[in-house]
Formats: sequence, C-alpha cells, structure tokens
Amino acid sequence: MPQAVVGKKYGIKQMENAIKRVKDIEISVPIVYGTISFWLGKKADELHSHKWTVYVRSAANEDLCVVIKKVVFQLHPSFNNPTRVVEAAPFELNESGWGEFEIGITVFFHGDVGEKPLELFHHLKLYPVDESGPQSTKKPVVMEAYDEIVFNEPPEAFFARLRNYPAAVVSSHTASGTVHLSAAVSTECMNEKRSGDTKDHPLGQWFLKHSEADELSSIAAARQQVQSQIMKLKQDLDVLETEVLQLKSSARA
Ligand code: SLL
Repeated sequence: MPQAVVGKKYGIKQMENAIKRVKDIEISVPIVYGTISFWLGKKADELHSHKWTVYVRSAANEDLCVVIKKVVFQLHPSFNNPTRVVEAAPFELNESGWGEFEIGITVFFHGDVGEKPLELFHHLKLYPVDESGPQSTKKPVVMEAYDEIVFNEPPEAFFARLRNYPAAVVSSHTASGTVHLSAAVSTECMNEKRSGDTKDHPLGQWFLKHSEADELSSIAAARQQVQSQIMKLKQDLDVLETEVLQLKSSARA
C-alpha cells in the first residue's frame, strides 16, 4: 500500500486512490449527543452546583465502538485538563460544575472508515428552560440532539465490518430505488468485560426518544406556538396603532 505523507498533496491522493469504495451503498448511523444534569441541592457548593454527564450514544443504544475510535470532549477552560479523551464506548464523561457553556465534541472514526473527524457542539444546560419552578435533585435537565452520520460509498473493509452491525442502517441505491438491507446482531465490538452499548445505562430512563414521528410532532408544536405568538403580537400592534391614531387626532384638535 502506498505511504501517505500528511501535508503532501500527492501522498494523500495516492492513499485515497488505494481505498476501494462500495458503489451505490450508503451507511447511516443514527446518533444522539447531549447532556443530563442534576442539581446537587444540599450537597452543592460554590463551584459545584450540578453534576452532569455529556455523551454521544447510538440512537438505538447500540455499541458505537465499531464506528467510533474515540471522542474528545472540549470543556470550558475553567475546568482542570479541559480536553478530555474517551477512547472506549460508551463515549461519555461525568463532571460537576457551576455554569453552562458550549462543549466541543470531536468524533474520531476508525482508520478504515476513511472519514475525517466530525465536529459537534453541544450547549450544556444546567437550569430548566422554565425557571419559575423549584429546582429538583431528582429530575434532571436533559438536552439531546439527534443526528445521522452518513457514510456514502464506504470503503470495502469498513462496509464488510459494518454490514451486520445493528446501529447502522445500510441502504443500497439502485435503479429500482433504495433498499434497506437487513441487520443482524454483531458481537464484533464487545470488549472483554462489558459491552459499550447504552441499553441498560444508569441514566437510560432520562434518554429522550428521537423517532421521526417525535421530531415531527415537536416541530408542529413549535410552529403552533410561533403562530399564536404572531397572532398575539398582531393584536398588540392593532391596539397600539389605534392609540397612535387617537393621539394624532387629539393633537390636531
Ligand atoms: C458562565 N460562560 O459564566 C459560562 C462559563 C464555566 C463553568 C461557565 C468549572 C467547574 C470546576 C465550571 O463549572 N465552569 O472548576 O470544577 O456561566
């Protein structure tokens, strides 16, 4: 295999040419990334009002280690060693702190995936959006985002490893349309002691559902809310315009 020389255009090109890709195949890996944070209540001190977990998980809670080699979480500079590297699934990090900030999440794939690292950002939320109610130590604040990592025309070696992997949806685009190929359970990526899946995760009860139907209904609800706000603003505007007219006519009188 030709040697790739990083930074030299020619070397990289050679390397790319050496990878054989599977035509008409797309692999999609649905993922969820986010944070779950608990208020510490009586145990809180000035620097640690909340404990929280940031994670990247499979939307189906399967083990992601077949695809992901490591995840780097970039924390706020006020933390000790703010660059945290997690090299095994589940890709998550537990911390405690006092403030909200943007967490950088860099997902590195295995070499045979043939893709550059994926950069994600997630806003750590400690306080509920509706801050009127009392904080609770039992009910956490959960913020999650759903996404799909899509590998188009994957390298052959990666495809061979992944085609029976339950967290991946393999589609074949042919002239007759898109076919979802069946997925069987793979034990390829179990580490000796435990699986890296998140099916029995201690925080599992707080994980959100991210089906397409859920997404659509929350979009519909948000749209309705915006519509009713627009209506209210229009009514307010009407009232103000009437007042302006009245003031103008009384000024003329
Ligand atoms: C804010 N801009 O002012 C944000 C910064 C930083 C939070 C939040 C550190 C904890 C530790 C920590 O929670 N930093 O030192 O262990 O709200």
